[in-house]
Amino acid sequence: MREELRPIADKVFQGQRLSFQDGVMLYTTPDLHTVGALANHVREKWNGNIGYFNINRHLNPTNVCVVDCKFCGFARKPNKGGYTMSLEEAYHHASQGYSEAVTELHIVGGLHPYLPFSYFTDLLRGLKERFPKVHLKAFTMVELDFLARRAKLPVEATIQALKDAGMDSCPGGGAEIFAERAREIICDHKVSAERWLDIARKVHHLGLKSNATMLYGHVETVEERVDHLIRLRELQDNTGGFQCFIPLAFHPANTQLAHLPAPTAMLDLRTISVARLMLDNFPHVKAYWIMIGAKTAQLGLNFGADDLDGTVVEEKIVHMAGAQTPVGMTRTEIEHLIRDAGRDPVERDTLYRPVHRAAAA
Ligand code: V47
Repeated sequence: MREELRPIADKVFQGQRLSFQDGVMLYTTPDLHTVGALANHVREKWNGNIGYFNINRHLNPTNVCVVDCKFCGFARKPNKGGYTMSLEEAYHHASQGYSEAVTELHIVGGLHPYLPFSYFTDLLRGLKERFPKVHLKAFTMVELDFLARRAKLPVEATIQALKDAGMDSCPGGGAEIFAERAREIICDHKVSAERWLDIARKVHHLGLKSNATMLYGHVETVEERVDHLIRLRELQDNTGGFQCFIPLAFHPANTQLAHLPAPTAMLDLRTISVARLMLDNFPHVKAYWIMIGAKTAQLGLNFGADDLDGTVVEEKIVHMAGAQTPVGMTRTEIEHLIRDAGRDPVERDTLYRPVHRAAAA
């Protein structure tokens, strides 16, 4: 172990909180193996030898969006060739893949300027009617902010209305990078970091769990990544409402930042590890195979991650930004990856409760 990591290792083994400077050191030391081993220690303390996955499906009802994020290849400006599903089309999409015994629908989309708020409550109600056992993980903090403005309601009332209609928890997207400097470059019209965090606080106070993400590998600095993690850790100290952190590797193709190089596997693994070490109050860290590829995600299970996400079935957001991974995986493929990484595959529901099945679906 390199000398500079010794004090950090001592803190990790004593269960002490790491500082901003520690986070920067973990990101800059050449000794990635030690960083990974420390993260693995913490990962095993939280989750033993389990490698979680779930049987889920993504549903993106529209890609029409009024915010012009430079990193996005998915969104289309209004009247510029985007798509918007009718409710019936959305139900049809949701039903494809249901045969795989889906336990979660992950529902996110663009900020559509004309869809009424009732579209979203009707969508949730219609999905619950058709798939009563499926957990609806729906709408990022950015969408909740936008829907509140569409509904002309306070954000708390908006969250409550969506919850009443069937929203069971919220995904972690839209956080991007909190630091103002980088946020202004990549998504200057998006809600501020403070607003994102404040809405997450409200979601948690209304009794819903949510996830958190960080988009890395674009214009952000190491310090800005560590700052992002610490802001999430502070909110989690307050609410305990985050379940899982998901690092999101930037995919440049078809975006306004296409000139930037894509993050490497080294940065992918390091980000998983640093997140696991800094986010000492998050139960789970995901190696999202869609973003970093199945092989790097598998390595991630020994660098701090305990979860690979799920079958997904039809991913659009990063595939429209050039992702080369498949758009979905089967249960058998995911279980094989986890087992081959030396972990015990456990199918979970969205709230990380093991799913027991009489026979594989
Ligand atoms: O919010 C958009 C990001 C997010 C690109 O909560 C991009 O369980 C990389 O949040 N390159 C959506 N990333 C994905 C997401 C997510 C995924 C899986 C699980 C969960 C969860 C959440 O993807 C967006 C944005 O931050 N994104 N464009 C791109 N070109």
